[in-house]
Amino acid sequence: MSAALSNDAASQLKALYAEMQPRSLYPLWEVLSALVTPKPRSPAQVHRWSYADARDYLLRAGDLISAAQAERRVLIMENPGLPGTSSATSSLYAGLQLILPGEIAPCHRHAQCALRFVMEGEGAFTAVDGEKAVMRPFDLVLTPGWQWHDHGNTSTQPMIWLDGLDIPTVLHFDASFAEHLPTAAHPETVPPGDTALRYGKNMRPLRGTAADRRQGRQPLFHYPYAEWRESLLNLARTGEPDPHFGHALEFINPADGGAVMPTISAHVRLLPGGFTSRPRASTDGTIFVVVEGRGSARVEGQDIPLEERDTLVIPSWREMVLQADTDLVLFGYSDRVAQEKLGLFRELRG
Ligand code: GTQ
Repeated sequence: MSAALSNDAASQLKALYAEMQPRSLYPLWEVLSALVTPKPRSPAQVHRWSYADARDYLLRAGDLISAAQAERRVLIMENPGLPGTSSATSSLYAGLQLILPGEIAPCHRHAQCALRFVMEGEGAFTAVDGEKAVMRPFDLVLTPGWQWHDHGNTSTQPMIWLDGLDIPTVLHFDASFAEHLPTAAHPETVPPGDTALRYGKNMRPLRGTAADRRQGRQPLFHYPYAEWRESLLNLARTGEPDPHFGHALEFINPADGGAVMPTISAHVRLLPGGFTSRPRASTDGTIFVVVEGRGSARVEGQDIPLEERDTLVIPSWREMVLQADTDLVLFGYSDRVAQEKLGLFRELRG
């Protein structure tokens, strides 16, 4: 509300509000400027989680509760600006999951889309609809919405990965469904590596049913570090880094060339040692994991040091400058693909 009201009108309006309230009616003019803001005003905060600290708490939880008891033994990385929401950004969730040797996280499926980004350990698997992928550090593994998935650790070391899910988005739409399989592990349907053989080289089989080619179906679910790292290094050989991103590659769904899942986009970037990015802000709040190297992120006048395996969240529309002390490799995920579909995505390049 901008123009001033007479005292009389103001007090009569107050009385009117009090009368309307029991009928669930409210005056827009009191709240309009907070609802339709000239630019995003995310309550989420810039925040970094140190891997060493979180790992310690997670291993302590591992002594107290099994993966089977917990269903998923995960520490939620909740944004301090979004208390009580289990959200890292307004639309996305981040957590750190631990599976100890011999454990199985039982098979379930849900409407939520998930990605796993391996932090530590080697040899545990995620099975998606009965196909196992053996996970190594910094592999990206997807469990797209409504696909059965279970995790198991047949190795001799603890295995920890970051879970990235669209939990807040699905809650926002009141569209959550979930089911459990009666058995802990899904029966093996195809040998490990089957979809990589069919889809893993940036091509898609010509043979296939209409269901195989349905828009949005995601057949590939394992993007090994060894492969994406090579692609990133190859890109870096081709020329100068982009001034805002550095050398950056998005993970794609080989069936349609789009983002990996309908609600989550994922990418990796390499900033050469000594590189400082130009400032950039975008509407897709992003969760980053530091894969290799050291550097810092300058946001809102704050310099946030970046070390290997740290997780950093940058909310919507916060201008960020990245600086690489050594070659710095980052993984990031956001809701960019969802915002693009809704016509909401914007960025500002300084
Ligand atoms: O592995 O399915 O961190 O359903 C949160 C919810 C992981 C999972 C999480 C989940 C999962």
